Amino acid sequence: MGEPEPSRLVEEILALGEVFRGEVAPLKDEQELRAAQARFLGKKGSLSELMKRMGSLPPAERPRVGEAANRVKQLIEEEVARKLLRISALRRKRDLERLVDVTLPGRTTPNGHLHILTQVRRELCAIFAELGFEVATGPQVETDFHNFEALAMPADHPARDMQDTFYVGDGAGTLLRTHTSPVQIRTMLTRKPPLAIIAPGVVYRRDDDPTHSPMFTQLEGLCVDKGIRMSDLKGVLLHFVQRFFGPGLGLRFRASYFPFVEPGAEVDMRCSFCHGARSDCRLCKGSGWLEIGGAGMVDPRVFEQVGIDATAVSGFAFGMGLERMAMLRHGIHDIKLAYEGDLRFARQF
Ligand code: FA5
Repeated sequence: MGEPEPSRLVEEILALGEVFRGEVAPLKDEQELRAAQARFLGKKGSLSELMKRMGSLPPAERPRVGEAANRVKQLIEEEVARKLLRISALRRKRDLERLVDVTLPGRTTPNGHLHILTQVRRELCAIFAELGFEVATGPQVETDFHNFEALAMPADHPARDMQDTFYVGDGAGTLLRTHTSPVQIRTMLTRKPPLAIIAPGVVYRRDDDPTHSPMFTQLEGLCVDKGIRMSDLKGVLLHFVQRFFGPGLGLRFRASYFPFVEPGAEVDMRCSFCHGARSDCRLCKGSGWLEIGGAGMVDPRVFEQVGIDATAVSGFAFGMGLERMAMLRHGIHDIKLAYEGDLRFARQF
């Protein structure tokens, strides 16, 4: 005779726990684990099969068997929970190994940087700020009065030919400004001397070649006070050239004509590349000089237009192209490069 049926059944039931543990030990996958759990605890699983035999036991023995069944069920469920934790930790480790090399340095967000024209504009503003010039601004869509008339260029003045522009609306009274000089007018109409301003800004002309663009940037300067002389103008521009292009560079004024200054001059600086020493210099074409802008003493007719007494004060003004400053400094041969947004160009500065 073997053991009595109830004890055997209880042992068989309790043994299921060990069998289950042995079976799931090598498993590395949640699905397989769930399948094993179903084989043991499911409706048709091993435990249910054993429990069928409980019906043939005397009622007094049944609770022992029921207790054993609950214990083993709990054991199996605990084992499943433990195994699941281990499987998910393993999976995470595998994923991490596959996707991330944690020893690599982190990815940094690439920083952009300011465009060359913005850099040049800010640098010029800083240089003139050192001399006490404030920044002034004005609209890009201007009136004929501020852009031409008040600057001593009436409607039929030939100087307008060099500054053909884009007209806005029906009449000829509103236009895209052709230079930053209207900011002089706006400033002098609203403020009285002493004045020292620079006006950086976008301007427009009917121009288009490798060194001229229909839209470009100028920087205007204006200084009005008692006793301002041409030597002050020259000193300010010399300071600018030597700070921006390099120490020791000379400056020269060539007599020229702008209706709103008298006398007027084209301003040249010594070639920053060959310093006037090479007849085959690509930058200055052998002349030894590079033109940087126009300048002169404010014409009394301009003071008259803005209600300033020309016998009490005098002033100088100058204007230069920002693109030209950037091109001269960095040897850029085509102005369009500054506007095309090509990163290969932008990253060089
Ligand atoms: C003027 O615009 C005058 N308003 C400057 C001035 C101000 C003179 C105050 C006297 C007193 P000009 O047309 O020469 O002058 O232009 C000045 C500079 O702007 C030039 O030296 C050049 O560097 C730049 N420039 C002119 N046209 C263009 C263009 N289409 N594209 C790029 N730069 C230009």
